Amino acid sequence: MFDSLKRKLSDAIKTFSKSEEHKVDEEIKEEAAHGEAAEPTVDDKSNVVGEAVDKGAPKHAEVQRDSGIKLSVSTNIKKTIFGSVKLSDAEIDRFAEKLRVSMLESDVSFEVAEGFVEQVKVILGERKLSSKGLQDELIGTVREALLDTLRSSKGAIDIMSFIPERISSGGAPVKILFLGPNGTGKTTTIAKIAYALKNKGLHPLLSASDTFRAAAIEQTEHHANAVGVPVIKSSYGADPTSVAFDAVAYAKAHGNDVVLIDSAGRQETNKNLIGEIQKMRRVIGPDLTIYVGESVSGGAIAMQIAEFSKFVKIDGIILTKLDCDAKGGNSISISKITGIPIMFFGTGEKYTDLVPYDPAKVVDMILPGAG
Ligand SMILES: Nc1nc2c(ncn2[C@@H]2O[C@H](COP(=O)(O)OP(=O)(O)OP(=O)(O)O)[C@@H](O)[C@H]2O)c(=O)[nH]1
Ligand SMILES: [Mg+2]
Repeated sequence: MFDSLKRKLSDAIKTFSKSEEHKVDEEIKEEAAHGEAAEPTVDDKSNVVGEAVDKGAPKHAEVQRDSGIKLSVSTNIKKTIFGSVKLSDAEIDRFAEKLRVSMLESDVSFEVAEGFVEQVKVILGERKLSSKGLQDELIGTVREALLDTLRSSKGAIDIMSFIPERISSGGAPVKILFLGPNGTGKTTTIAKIAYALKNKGLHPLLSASDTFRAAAIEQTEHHANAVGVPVIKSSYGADPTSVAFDAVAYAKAHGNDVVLIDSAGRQETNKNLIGEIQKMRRVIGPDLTIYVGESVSGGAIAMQIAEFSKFVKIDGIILTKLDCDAKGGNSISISKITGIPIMFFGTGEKYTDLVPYDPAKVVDMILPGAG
């Protein structure tokens, strides 16, 4: 999970901070060879005044600092004189370029990568970094920008609290429709959600409304039995909406509080199948419609979701197979591009492999905090 993003972002930060530290060492050596200290000069364009540190700082530098005079010395020399450093515009651009490439190579969309990089530039442009731990400071900055990027996407609905709230306000059974392209993990994800709901003390049931794909009904039945929840089914070729209708009626009669409605895989380009799902929404009126898509499908997935949502209102996205996705960029881009929140990640084939989406946790997975 996130292997590429993790590696590339950390490498970009490490290489950049190493090269900066190397530059400082070289300059110190050079100055030692010439036997002279750095001579800060007055320059109103620079707004940097570092915190003076002990020994090496020439007296006049402190005097100038105290009198509020702005100093212009090269970033690296400032770093040797003061305890903090502010990167120059050229250095920020160089670092930003490394980050941009890392993001794009990891499947992050162009638009989102740009927004993220601009955010990093703004933060670095305003901030003095401690020269003692440049790498950690840069990690902190990138984490902050990443979190901002993720948080600026639409906030997710937490199904695990949404459902009980609906039930307690008299909305049972809560109906949730799952849709998406073929083989993305819809049926498996429904079983995972049923498992989680059952463990929460709720009484979900499954509607085997994929009456199209061979063995789909048996697969849904298999999962229902394994999880220990009822399944309502019909025969192949039956109207998927009528199966869901029966499932809702059964739930009302038997006190099941959640109906999880499966559907056949479909492409956004198939008008008939899109019409079928529109009928399902009209007749059943699901409380939530969730798109299940594969993380591994690269940049195409955001476009697919955007196309789908022209015809069907989608309330949330579940991104599956994150365990197979070495890049991970989709997890950052999708909700930002589509404006639809991610609700869960699917991280494996077990019923417990369902992780609620949390921006802070995503950032931790991609770039563990310093210290
Ligand atoms: N590694 C991994 N495999 C998954 C995940 N979710 C589902 N799968 C696997 O993906 C395959 C397809 O899953 P299904 O649940 O049948 O997918 P579907 O979308 O219902 O497929 P169709 O009904 O044919 O459109 C199965 O082998 C699942 O075990 C996941 O998060 N990680
Ligand atoms: Mg299925």
